[in-house]
Amino acid sequence: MSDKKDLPLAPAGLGRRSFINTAALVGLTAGVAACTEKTGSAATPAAPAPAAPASAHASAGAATHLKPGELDTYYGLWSGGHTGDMRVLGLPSGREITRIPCFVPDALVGWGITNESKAIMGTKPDGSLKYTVADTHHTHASYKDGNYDGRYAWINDKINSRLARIRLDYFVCDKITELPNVQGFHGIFPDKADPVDPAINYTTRVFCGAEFSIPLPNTGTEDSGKYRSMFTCVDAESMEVRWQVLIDGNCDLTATSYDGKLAATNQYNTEMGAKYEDMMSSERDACLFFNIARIEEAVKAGKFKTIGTSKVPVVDGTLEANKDPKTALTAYVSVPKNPHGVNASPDGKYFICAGKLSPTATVIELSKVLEWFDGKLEKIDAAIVAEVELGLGPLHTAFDGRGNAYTTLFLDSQVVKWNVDKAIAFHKGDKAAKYVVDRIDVHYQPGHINATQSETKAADGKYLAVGCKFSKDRFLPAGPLHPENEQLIDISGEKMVLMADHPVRGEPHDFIIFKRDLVKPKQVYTLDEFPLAVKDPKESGVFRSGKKVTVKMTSQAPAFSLREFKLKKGDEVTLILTNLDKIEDLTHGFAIPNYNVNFIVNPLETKSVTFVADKPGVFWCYCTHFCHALHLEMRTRMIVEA
Ligand code: K7E
Ligand code: CUA
Ligand code: CA
Repeated sequence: MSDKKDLPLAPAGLGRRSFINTAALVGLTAGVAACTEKTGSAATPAAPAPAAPASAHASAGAATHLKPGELDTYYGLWSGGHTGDMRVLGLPSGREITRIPCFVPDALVGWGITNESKAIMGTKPDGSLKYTVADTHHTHASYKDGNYDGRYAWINDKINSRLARIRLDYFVCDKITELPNVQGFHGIFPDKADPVDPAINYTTRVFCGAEFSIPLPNTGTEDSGKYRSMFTCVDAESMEVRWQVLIDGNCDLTATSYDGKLAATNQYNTEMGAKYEDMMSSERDACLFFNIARIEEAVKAGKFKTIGTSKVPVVDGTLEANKDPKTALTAYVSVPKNPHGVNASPDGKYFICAGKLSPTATVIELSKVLEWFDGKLEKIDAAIVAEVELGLGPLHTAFDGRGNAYTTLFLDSQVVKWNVDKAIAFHKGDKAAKYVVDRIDVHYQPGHINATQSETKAADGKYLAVGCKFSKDRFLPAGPLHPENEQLIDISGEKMVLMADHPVRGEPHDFIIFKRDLVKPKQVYTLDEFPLAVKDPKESGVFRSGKKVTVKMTSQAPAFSLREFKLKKGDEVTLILTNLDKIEDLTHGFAIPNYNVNFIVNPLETKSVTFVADKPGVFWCYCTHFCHALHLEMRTRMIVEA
């Protein structure tokens, strides 16, 4: 404990740690790849926390282990990274329960194979998928009264600027929207209330930040001085793009206030540079605030333009156009060098920007930002109530609902627990305020972090999950690709206790963890959900209209309603399959050899596929999902006559 007595060091005393220049960053990156050695030497403001007693580890570790048949107490919704899906975990066990395909085809459920999923994913005129790659980063769920309401979750695709919505009744993706006029769509956050109507205390919008600047319209000009970035609002129900804000600099992560009045994005490229040296040439960048009510008024009043072929209203949020606080739509709060995450504290008072290339976190008081918009605060930067040292490479912050924040230190491979009120007191001049409460080593180079219920008013400070980007020596080696390491930490006490390591396939970024009773998942569909449902086996058959053929079929273990069905070579076939089994967990599959068809139908679910019967022959269509003692016998013949 005594090694923490001198904490925190004044910024001036930090030497190399207070400022990361290009050379130092390149050196540190090489260090990440080359060795497993962690920082925490004499140069570190606080040495790593002494190891917790072995007994504490043992008991905490035991708490993650559920006995056979026991259920987890929390759900985790994890972004899947390159796999383009959302992963559902149970916590504290860390067991992966399912993956919800969104942006990328999935061979288990037939995502990207069935007509219904293709309609959601988007197709080219020839009917093939518009995109088959994605890069998901951020996942958040809809709110009511400051807590998750179990309606929806959203996830972004950074590569193709898409936002997907997941219905949390069936845990399926039901809509995908491609944002116009942007590239590098990164941060998302749903709003938590309406800025003008107090009766609307739930999510109606999703805010999306675009990280890369592009020419608008995108003419392909090389002159990066003309590139601009956008902040986008998507309607939570219709999933249509409501409006966009043209900004200076760029967007990165996104946060929203509990009163619905403000949204914000951290900006690391206020320089609007096209090369990384240029992007880190200024000592300070910004946290950019959006006045939601004013933006919506401006859109209503027609004070917008449109860009290129997009019809989305674009309002002007640039610095030059927003100097007068009384009319400003945006406010640029200065924060140190290339900040990363911005996170909203569960008491609703603060947004916290992590420094990334600065070893600091910046605490911004929201009531002061609102005062500035009212013309009552002279300088917007006066909304900063703390800017305190945490360690090297601060990225993301979580909360325990007891006034503490937990920030990942990417370069230090640590999580630092710090007290927000004490940080504010320290910043005000009380140099005796010991705001750093604890530090713990994580393995290794952590990115996102989240605590149970963290970004809700019901933050309960039980567990903390940390997404470590490198796992190095933590798992059995299995070829050159290492998994990421999701670590679970017990934060119920004063000191953090490491509970478990979990390998995850590359690579999740953000995730949320919430109490299991906040969602009410359904396990059996109703036939009425599906316009094409074949409600009775008697409706089965082959229905021909020239070359267009519809095959209607049902499944009931262990048989499909048609024993065989005949087609002619060249037929354009739409096959509709309804699973009439209504018992929970009774899922069937349907595969057609050599036709690239496989999908599943859950209880009372209907799916369809369309293909050209271009190969004559007999094809045994069989059930691919184990359903019955006669599962292997569950087949039907597709006979394509030459
Ligand atoms: Cu920090 Cu894309 Cu949220 Cu990754 S971003 S870690
Ligand atoms: Cu039906 Cu296996
Ligand atoms: Ca910068």
